[in-house]
Amino acid sequence: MVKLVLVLGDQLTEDLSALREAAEDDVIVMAEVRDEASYVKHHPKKIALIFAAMRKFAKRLEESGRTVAYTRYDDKENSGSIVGELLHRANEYDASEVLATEPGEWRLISALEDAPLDIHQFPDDRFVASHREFEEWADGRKALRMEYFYREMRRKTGLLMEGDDPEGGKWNYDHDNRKAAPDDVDFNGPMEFTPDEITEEVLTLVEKEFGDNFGDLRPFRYATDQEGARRQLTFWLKGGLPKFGDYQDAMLADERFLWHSIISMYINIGLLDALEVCKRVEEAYRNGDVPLNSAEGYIRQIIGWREYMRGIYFLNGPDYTSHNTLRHDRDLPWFYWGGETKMRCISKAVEQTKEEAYAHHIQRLMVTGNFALIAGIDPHQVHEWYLSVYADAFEWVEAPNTIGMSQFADGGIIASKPYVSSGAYIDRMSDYCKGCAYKVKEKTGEDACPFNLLYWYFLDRHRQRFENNPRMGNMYRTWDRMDEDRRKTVLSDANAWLKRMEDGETV
Ligand code: FAD
Ligand code: DLZ
Ligand code: SF4
Repeated sequence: MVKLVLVLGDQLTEDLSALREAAEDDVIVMAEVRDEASYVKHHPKKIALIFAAMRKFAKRLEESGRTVAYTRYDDKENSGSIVGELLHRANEYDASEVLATEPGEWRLISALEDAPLDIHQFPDDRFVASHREFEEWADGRKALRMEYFYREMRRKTGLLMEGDDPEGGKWNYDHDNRKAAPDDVDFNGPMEFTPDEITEEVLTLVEKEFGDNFGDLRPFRYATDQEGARRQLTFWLKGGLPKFGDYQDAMLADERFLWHSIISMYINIGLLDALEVCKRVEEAYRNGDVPLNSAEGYIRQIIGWREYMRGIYFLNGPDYTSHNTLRHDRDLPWFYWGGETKMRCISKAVEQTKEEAYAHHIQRLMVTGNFALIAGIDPHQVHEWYLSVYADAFEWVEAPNTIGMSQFADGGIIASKPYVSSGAYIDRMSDYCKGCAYKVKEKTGEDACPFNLLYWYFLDRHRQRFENNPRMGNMYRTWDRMDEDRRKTVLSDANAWLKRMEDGETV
C-alpha cells in the first residue's frame, strides 16, 4: 500500500526527513490552503514566495520521477486545510499512513496529531541541534544564555575552530561589530529575479485572493527556487560579507539592505541549507576574502541565534506566545500598518516593511520592537504583526524573537534585560533623526523625541522589576540624578503623548 508524504510550504528541501523515509512510489502531498495562508494576514510577497517555491519544488520532484499530488489554492475541491488535503488524498490513493516532518509550529503539530490518520512525524533535522540536545543543554541551568549554547554549536560543527579553541582565540567578536553606517555604501544587494511564468501565475492569484493584506506584492524580485537562492548567497558572500560584521547594527533611511545577506526567507523555507551557508562563510574567511569579525558574526547568527531561538520555542511549549509578563495592553498603533507618523525611524522601517517584506535585525529590534516595548503595546498583537509582515516569519523563529528578545514578555527567558533605548541609540546608529519632525536632543516638550519620553516612562513604570538588575543600575542612577520636577515633566509629557497616539492624532 502506498503511503502519503507531506511536504509543507517551509519544507522545500530534497533531503527532508519525511522524503528520506519514503519509498520511490509513495505519493508526495503538497497543498496551498486557506488555513495556512490566513492564520495571520501574511504579507502578499510572503504568500507569493511560498506558493511559487512550492510549485517549483513540486515540479522538480516530478521531473525526478516522483508522484506529487499538488493542490492549488483555487482548485475547486480544495478543503482549505492541510489535514483536509491529507484526508482527501488518503481517499484518492487508498492510503492510511502518512510520513511527515515535524512542522515548525505547535498549531500544526497538534493538528497532525489529532488527525484521523496514522501520521508519523519525523524530526526536522535541517537544524544543528535536535530538541533533545537543546533540552539536555538547558537542563539545570539557571539562565539560558545564547552565548554558551553557541559555543557548544561551534564545538559540534567544528566551524571556526582550531582544535578545541575558537579561531583567533575569542569566541565572539561582537565588540568590533557596532559601527554606524558610513556615507558611502558600496554594496547594493540583494539580487533581483524577474518572475517567470510560474511566478507570474502565482502573483496573479495572490493579487486576487490577498490583495487587501498589508504589503506591496509588486515589484516581486525574490528568488523562488534553490538555484536562485544559491546565486543570492554567492553574490552576497563576495559583496556583502566582508563588511557585514562592521555594519551589522547600522541603519540608513535610503539603504534598506546595507551588507545584510537577505537569505533568512530562503533558509527558513528550505531552499538553502543553514550549515552549508556557514561552511561557505568559513571558506571565504579561510581563503582570506573576509575578516574574522564578519565570518564569526555571521556564523553566530545562524548556529547561535537561529538554533537557540528554535530551542527556546520548542522547550517552552504551545503557550509561549501568550506570555505577557509586563502586562502591557495598549493596542498596536495604526502606524504599524502604514498610517502616518511623524517619527521618521518608524515611518521608514514600516514603509520598507510594506514594500519589501523585509527589515534587518536592528530595525526590527531597536526601532519597531523598542517602540512597542517602551510604549507598552500588547505583546500578542506585536507578535502577530511580526508574524504577518516579514517574508521570513514562521512561529518557531518569530515568536522567541518577538515575545522573548524584543518584548521581554517571557520575563527574561531569552534576554537578561529588556532591549530598550532612547532616541540617542537610534541617532548614533542611523540617519533617521536628521530629517525627523521630532528633535532627538530634546528630552521634554512638544518637539521631544518620543523615544526619549517613553524610555523613562518604561523604566519608571517597571522600576520594581528592573532596578536591581545589575545591567540596568546605571539607567536608574541617571534617572534618579534628574531633579524631581524634571522627572515629573518627562512622565507627564510621555503620558500626554501616549494619549494623543491613542486618540488617533498623527504623532
Ligand atoms: P542577516 O543580518 O544577514 O543575518 C544572517 C542570518 O542569521 C539570517 O538570515 C538569519 O537566518 C540568522 N539570524 C540572524 N539573527 C537571528 C535571530 N535573532 N534569530 C534567528 N535567526 C537569526 N528571523 C527570521 O528568520 N524570522 C523571523 O520571523 C524573525 N522575526 C524577528 C522578529 C524580531 C522582533 C526580531 C528582533 C528579529 C527577528 N528575526 C527573525 C531575526 C532577524 O531579524 C532576521 O533573521 C534577519 O533580519 C534576516 O535578514 P537577513 O537574512 O538579511 O539576515
Ligand atoms: C506560511 C505558509 C503559507 C502562507 N501557506 C502555506 C500553504 O498554503 N501550504 C503549506 O503547506 N504551508 C504554507 N505555509 C507554511 C506553513 O504555515 C508552515 O509550514 C507552518 O507554519 C509551520 O512552520
Ligand atoms: Fe526616531 Fe526620535 Fe530619531 Fe525621530 S528623533 S527618527 S522619533 S529616534
